[in-house]
Amino acid sequence: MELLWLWIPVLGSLVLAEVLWTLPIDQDQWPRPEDVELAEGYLRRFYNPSPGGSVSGRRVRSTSSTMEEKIREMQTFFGLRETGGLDSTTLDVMKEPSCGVPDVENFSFYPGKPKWKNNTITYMIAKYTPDMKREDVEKSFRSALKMWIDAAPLRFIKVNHGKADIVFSFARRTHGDFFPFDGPRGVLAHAFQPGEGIGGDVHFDEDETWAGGRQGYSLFAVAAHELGHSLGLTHSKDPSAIMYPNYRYKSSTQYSLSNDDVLGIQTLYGKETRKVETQPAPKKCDPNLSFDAAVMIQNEIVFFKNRYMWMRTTQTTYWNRLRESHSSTLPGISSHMDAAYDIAAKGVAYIFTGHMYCVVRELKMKSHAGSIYEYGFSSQVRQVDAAVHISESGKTVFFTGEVYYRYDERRRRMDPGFPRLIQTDWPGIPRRVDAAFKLRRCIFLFSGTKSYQYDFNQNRVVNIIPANSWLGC
Ligand code: 2NI
Ligand code: ZN
Ligand code: CA
Ligand code: ZN
Repeated sequence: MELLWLWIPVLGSLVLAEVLWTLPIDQDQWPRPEDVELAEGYLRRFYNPSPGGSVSGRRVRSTSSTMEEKIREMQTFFGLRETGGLDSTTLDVMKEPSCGVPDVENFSFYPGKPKWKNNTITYMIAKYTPDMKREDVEKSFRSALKMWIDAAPLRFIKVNHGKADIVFSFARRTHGDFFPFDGPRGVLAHAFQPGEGIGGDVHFDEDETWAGGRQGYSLFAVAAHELGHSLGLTHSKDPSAIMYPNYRYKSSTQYSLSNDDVLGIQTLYGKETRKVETQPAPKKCDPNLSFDAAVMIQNEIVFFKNRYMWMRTTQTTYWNRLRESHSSTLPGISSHMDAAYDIAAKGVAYIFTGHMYCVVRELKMKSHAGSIYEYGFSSQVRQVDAAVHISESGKTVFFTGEVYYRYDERRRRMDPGFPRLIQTDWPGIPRRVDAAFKLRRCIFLFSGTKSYQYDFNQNRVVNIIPANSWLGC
């Protein structure tokens, strides 16, 4: 049995050697058996049809493509003379990353340059590997994601439902796509270009030994490489790039994106811009004033604009008493608010900024924070514009862009049939809403500089006033 196993690779190289000897080869560069073996491994690894393995940015069309075609493809990719044979320059490239590669664009994209439309990308881990602790798998993926986050304005959100953009899983051999894995070594993983369904998904070969450290393949490094594919990059010619097609062992702190990887990802998604908010304090009686969000907290209506807020009591005796404050008095909130709603019966308010929300009690305590996707928003939704809770029905209405969603607080899920167009169901209200709150039997909706009093029993607007008349202007 053991002897037989020893013979298989030898037989394999003999067969391959025969194929190669029939190819046009420089007379003085007769390949040595060890070179043939190297070429065999190299071509099998990088020029077999696989989702992430299209070195030239084109898919290899069929398994029957000959060795010569594979060598030609490899030569085209590396800008070598296209001989289809194993000449010494070709062999040099197949050996280790050679130096002296000029600092030019070496990255490449898939045909048609597919990319994610939204810079907030969701991911989930559908299947773990038994090789590592779950938390170490998660840590490896987080570190791999961070490399790309640091280079371009991308955000990743981990979700636990099946609608994630990028689904990570481990599988062996045939696993439901047209690219079965090949057992230990060779293909370590593959990933699909950005797109619907399987697009963006990353599969790791469970027949490899995965590791956080030295013993096996570094899950972090392979995930970083595969994520490059998931984001729209194909292989790079730059040997220092994460997107170079060869795996090299390094300690995890030594892996980093090369300039080439950074240039590639920024060509797709733009440069990282960490903007510092330096907006001046808004003037409450400015006729152009609009609000970002509005909410009732206990007996006060709170209006948010940039990083500021005004609080107005609903008790008629103190109606004209207006408090002005910096919203950073709310713990954990350092930017502007997009939306907010309160559930008076629970004594809590929910405040939304970007894809995050947090729970506030009595304008003080932040008890919980989470992602808006927990509510069941489509991953296309980047932020919520306005939110209002209707205590009579136990539903919360979220406005985002030109649509609205209705959330059932008791069942903790979005009502079916949503999102729907604001224009269809809210007669008299502009296409977009900035802020909303409910006072007694009316909903006040803000759009631009106007405040619309909407009677939800009659389903109509009953009054329109300037937004800042709420601030006594
Ligand atoms: C190599 C081979 C592989 C998957 C990933 C790598 C790789 C390359 C460079 C680094 C880390 C991992 C770094 N730094 O699988 C075989 C070839 N295929 C199918 C792919 O290219 N998949 O992405
Ligand atoms: Zn790859
Ligand atoms: Ca493998
Ligand atoms: Zn697969």
